[in-house]
Amino acid sequence: MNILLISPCPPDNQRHDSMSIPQLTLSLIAGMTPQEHEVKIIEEVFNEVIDFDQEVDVVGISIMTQTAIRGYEIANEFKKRGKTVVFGGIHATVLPKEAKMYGDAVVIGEAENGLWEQVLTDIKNHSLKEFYKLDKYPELDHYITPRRDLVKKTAGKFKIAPIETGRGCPYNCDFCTVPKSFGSKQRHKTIDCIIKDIENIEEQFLFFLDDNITINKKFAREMFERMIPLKKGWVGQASINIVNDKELMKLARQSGCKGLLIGFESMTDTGLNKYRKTFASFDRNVEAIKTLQDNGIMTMSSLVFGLDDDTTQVFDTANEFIQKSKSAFLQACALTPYPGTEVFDRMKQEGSILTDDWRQFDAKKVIIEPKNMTADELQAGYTEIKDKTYSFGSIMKRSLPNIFSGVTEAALYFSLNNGARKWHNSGLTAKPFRNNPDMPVDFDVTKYVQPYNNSHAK
Ligand code: B12
Repeated sequence: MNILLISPCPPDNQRHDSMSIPQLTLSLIAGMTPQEHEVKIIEEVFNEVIDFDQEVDVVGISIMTQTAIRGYEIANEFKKRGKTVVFGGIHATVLPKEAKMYGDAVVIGEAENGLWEQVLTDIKNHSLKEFYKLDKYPELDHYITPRRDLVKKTAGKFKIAPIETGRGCPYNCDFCTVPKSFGSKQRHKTIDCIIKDIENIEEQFLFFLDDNITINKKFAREMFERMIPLKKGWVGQASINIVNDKELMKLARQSGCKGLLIGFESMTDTGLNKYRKTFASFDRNVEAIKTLQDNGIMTMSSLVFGLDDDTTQVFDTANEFIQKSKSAFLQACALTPYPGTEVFDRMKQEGSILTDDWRQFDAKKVIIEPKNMTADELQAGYTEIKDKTYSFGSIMKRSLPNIFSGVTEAALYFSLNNGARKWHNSGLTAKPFRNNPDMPVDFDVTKYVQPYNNSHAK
């Protein structure tokens, strides 16, 4: 069969700057596909255009919340042409019945352990079921080599290859979908296979997709040691307590670590107490970022704004944190209630979610009425913290401790900061997004895009 795998992207989010990284998801699904089938991959984020009239038997669409409506539009086009459409991905996993309205089948959760192959066999035998789900989280020791040959490498300067070593996260942040969809126990791929995969990757840089690459310290230590001779550069996500393990931090650096995204989530006293992922005090976290800098590792601090206890004071606290620590980058997220999370269930019940238009769930736009400030105040404060972080002066001031570790690091620092500045400035008009008064927030997605079957039947 001819199989087309698509990662949709709303048109206004398509980009071609140096920050785009190909996804692993589709190349992994392609890697699981038996060789008798022909596979093609399209990632719309790279402005790749879909030819709806191409020869294809099966269309697999991977959706996250923000891209779901675009995914449904694409599905409609293929359904009109009589093609079989299968959905997967985090949004389809948490709202499978919604995705099913637009497709023939939905894969809930992970596709390993033969689940995707089963879908294809059932399609061939005309016995496709509506939903597919494994009984338990798959062990990942059977390594699937991604079909990296099928993906566009990058649209920008840095060529970065995505790779993952495991899944699952033991933290239970109430705004995050990961513990519920991938479980709270970490499952690992085998180091031998990861290393073999890396040896065959032509890109000089790797992006580890793991939610936390250092949770299992023994595993991380061995993997970093074995990566040293491969001489790749890499970035990934970790928790800040890596600084407590000097040996691990050094090994990370020797193995090519240039930067870590660290989920600090909140730097207010209540926030620090709630998530318990970081050190308990503001100052200790600032110190920790400096320790990473001293060891040649840059930090992307990830902060969430609009949590229940946040007042407008949160923006000053965050700004002080970024400036004092000279954090290399900031990932600022406006609290977004993603379906499948505790925050979603609670806010839905309280009626404090302002829209059910999934396209707006990008964590940059305010789509909630927070508890201790107004939606406008949240949006204004969010815009201001990014203005401040990515002002020319701030980029220069924060640069010094970050760029001394090498030319590559300096290039990465300026390229990402300038990219973030440009990207931010282009979205400066963002206002809180709320449905028009005549549009109920009832989480019925069909008012944005009619499923093909229904509209056809009418
Ligand atoms: C890496 C990552 C990123 C990277 C992506 C880089 C890249 N090009 O890959 C970056 C940093 C850019 C990023 C950005 C964002 N991210 Co992100 N990200 C992740 C992360 C950590 C890993 C994703 C991943 O690749 N996993 C590995 C792959 C193999 O897993 P997978 O995609 O789930 O695929 C498996 C199954 O789902 C299934 N499957 C998936 N698709 C399909 C399709 C078919 C047909 C089939 C059969 C099966 C199938 O099979 C696969 C194998 O089992 C996840 C958290 C997580 N652990 O999943 C968050 C996550 C996906 N991100 C999230 C969010 C919110 C964002 C942002 C909005 C955040 C922000 N403030 O900027 C942006 C949006 C970007 C965008 N519009 O695309 C949320 C999504 C929630 C939701 N409901 O949509 C997640 C789940 C994290 C969370 N805290 O909840 N992210």
